[in-house]
Amino acid sequence: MADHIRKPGILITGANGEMGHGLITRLTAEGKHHIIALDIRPVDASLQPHCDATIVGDILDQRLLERLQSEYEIHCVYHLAALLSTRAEFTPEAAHRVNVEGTLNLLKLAIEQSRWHGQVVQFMFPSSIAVYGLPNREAKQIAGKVKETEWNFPATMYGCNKLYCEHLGRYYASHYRQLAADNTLQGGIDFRSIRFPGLISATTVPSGGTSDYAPEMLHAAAQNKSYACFVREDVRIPFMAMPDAINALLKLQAVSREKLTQSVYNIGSFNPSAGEIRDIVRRAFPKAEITFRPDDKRQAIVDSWPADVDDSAARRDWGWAPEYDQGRAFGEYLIPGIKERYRA
Ligand code: AKB
Repeated sequence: MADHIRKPGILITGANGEMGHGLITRLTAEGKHHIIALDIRPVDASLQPHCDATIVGDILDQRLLERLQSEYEIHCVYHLAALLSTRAEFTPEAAHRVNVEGTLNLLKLAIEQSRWHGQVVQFMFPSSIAVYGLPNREAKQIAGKVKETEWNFPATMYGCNKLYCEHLGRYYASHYRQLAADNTLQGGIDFRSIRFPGLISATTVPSGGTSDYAPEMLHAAAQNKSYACFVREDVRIPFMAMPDAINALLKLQAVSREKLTQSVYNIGSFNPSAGEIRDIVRRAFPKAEITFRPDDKRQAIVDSWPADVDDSAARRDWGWAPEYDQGRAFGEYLIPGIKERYRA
């Protein structure tokens, strides 16, 4: 099929998720169009006007992938669809299918696309701090800011899936079919990944993650609902405001390949303890009822994640620097945004 009859576009999987919302809104604001939004659920009405196509479907459905192949000329994939860490523990094999087989399907789609249109397809993959697995609280305390190559022993199915998919992406970008006589498929994709911390958005509420206690606390307080936090007060992991997460994805996407010395990068911003988040929320919503009722099992997952990450490679290679430190994130983005969202 000649390429001129296929519609050019940017494919976003998991478009309906928190990051999908932020990314689609931002791409549109920057005048980047031709968005093909794919999600297992109908894409939100608020996002539809920004998309050239909205497709309801499963990344495990081969017919759907064939349809994408035949109808679109894809130059960039943001593969955001995933089952997050808590949800994945309830159905580990289903999580493996979605998180690993789904990613494999998208990598194959991207390689095929590059073969058809003859250009490199960029593949942007959000990974996670869940790829790290510290064995206990003492080790977590001693580890401090972990580097990308350290403590890669995830304790969750989601973390295992993300870590393996980082390797798959690197393999598809650099070694795919390395023994074939015709090695034109090599170099067809340009795989770039960020290990995101827990993300907090003012406009959407996460579901199925283990870092969800921070956004849940805030959104509950804004709605005058009491909240029992499922981790200990002293637990500490890295967090980031959603606009910075989107900034990071777009910044990494835009940098020229020669600048990149690795395919997977940590990024950091701020890392409050759960108790510190409670204090900030209470200052903004003095009537907030927040208690701590740790769930030992979810707590153990958070204990296995680092208290902080070393993001020096991202800072050096592509100029990563968060715009929202803790004060700005809560003071200028989260608290005002959430108050506005729930204003009666
Ligand atoms: C989760 O909690 O599963 C995610 C993550 C840290 O990747 N928010």
